[in-house]
Amino acid sequence: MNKLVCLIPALCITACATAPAPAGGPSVPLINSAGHVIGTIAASQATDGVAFRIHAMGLPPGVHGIHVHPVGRCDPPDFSTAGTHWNPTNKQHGLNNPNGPHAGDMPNVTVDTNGAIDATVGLPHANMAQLLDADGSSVMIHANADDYVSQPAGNSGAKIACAVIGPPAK
Ligand SMILES: [Cu+2]
Repeated sequence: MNKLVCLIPALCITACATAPAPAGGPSVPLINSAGHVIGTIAASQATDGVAFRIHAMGLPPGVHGIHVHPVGRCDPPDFSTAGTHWNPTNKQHGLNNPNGPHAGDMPNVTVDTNGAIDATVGLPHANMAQLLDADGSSVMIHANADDYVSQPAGNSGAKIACAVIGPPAK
């Protein structure tokens, strides 16, 4: 997507929604705490894990934690029904934690000064089949940066945007 298009939010949402999905994964909506669609996330299988391609507008500028949560539900405003971090190996939180990380921990993403993000983040050692289990999973963007060590979620604050990966929970 052309970055200039993103200066006009309405056009960007349209462009995001109609952009072809990257190989291997359909685009699913990313919604904010007001329940509005602000962009898309497309998950695809890569050789060393799962890649999430993110296009969105209307987020607070700055650095934000982003994780996979274990339930495929995005119920605003607090998205609590998505559960805590995806953690099938029962580790502690944090990419820099010697007793971590959660399998769902990912590197922080940066939203630009216009509130836009166009980024790909990776989830190493995971595969789509794990994410597409019976209750699905979700990708969550948090209000603050993940410090990669604090429990239980790296001091990343509120959940501010969510996308369902896989079938929604029944
Ligand atoms: Cu999270």
